[in-house]
Amino acid sequence: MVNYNDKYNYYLEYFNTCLNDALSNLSVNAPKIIKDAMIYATTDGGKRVRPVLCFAAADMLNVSLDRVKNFALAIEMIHSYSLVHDDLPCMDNDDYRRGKLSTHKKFGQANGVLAGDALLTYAFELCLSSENLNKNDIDAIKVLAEYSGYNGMIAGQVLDLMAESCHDHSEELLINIFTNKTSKLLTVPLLMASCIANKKYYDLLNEFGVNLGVMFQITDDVMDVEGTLESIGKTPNKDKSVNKLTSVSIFGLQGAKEKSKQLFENCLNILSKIENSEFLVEFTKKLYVRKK
Ligand code: GRG
Repeated sequence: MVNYNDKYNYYLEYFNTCLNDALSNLSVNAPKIIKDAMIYATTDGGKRVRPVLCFAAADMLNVSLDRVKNFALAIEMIHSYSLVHDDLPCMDNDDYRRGKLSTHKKFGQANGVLAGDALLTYAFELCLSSENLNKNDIDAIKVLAEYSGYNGMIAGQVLDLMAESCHDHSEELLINIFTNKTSKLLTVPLLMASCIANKKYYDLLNEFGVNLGVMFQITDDVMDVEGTLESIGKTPNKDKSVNKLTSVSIFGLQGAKEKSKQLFENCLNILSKIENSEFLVEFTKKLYVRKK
């Protein structure tokens, strides 16, 4: 493999170029404030985990980055919209995100809602803007809609919010929430690349994404307890104050870390069955030890 860091930096740079192009192509006729809010919500601070997963899977499956670039953009737009809406007062009510004011704090609540809506719809506009869409593209766009929609990420968010006002917290409910709220958006970039490669390794990548997503969310829960505003870019210690169902509330801090280790090992085990997965192995290691 070309050096891991070189590849990672290449994916990031390529993504940032694509993102700048997509954002500078926003129609001149659209109101400036909505474009400014969309740009604010998608630039600066994001780790770009989902686009990197999309590019890494494409590379691994011999699909060019250019072929999946609109999918990588779409996933990051949908992810960013979910964060903008999650920060609204009617949801998690957070004033900070990615180390800066959350979008609704900067542009007002109505524009926060609308910027999220605009990013979601622009994601699908981008996916459909490639010339000569074929059956593989349609499969990829369908899985994006499913995994981010009412029976995917949104289902996870609904259950997550409902759990705040009940005390019937269980491990089963927790895993259901994490699998939908977090794993779905981390799995879909892998699956979209797989669709373009005629569904190669589709089921294994799905299984990998589920484990990776739950591991990722446990780390997020641990960081809520151990992190600071500076390190995590958002308000720490929020989960306990709102009776949130988290891996720490179910397993305890140490138990959550052990669960994360198990999931990390599952990820490596699944990747060992996939050819050319060295980059994904290294990336998974980095996500396992991440502090932000
Ligand atoms: C769809 C209405 C609606 C609401 C949002 C799931 C969700 C629904 C919002 C996301 C909030 C959240 C805590 C999601 C869990 C996944 C997660 C840990 C997101 C943070 O992802 P990172 O760390 O963020 O990749 P950056 O800022 O690096 O892009």
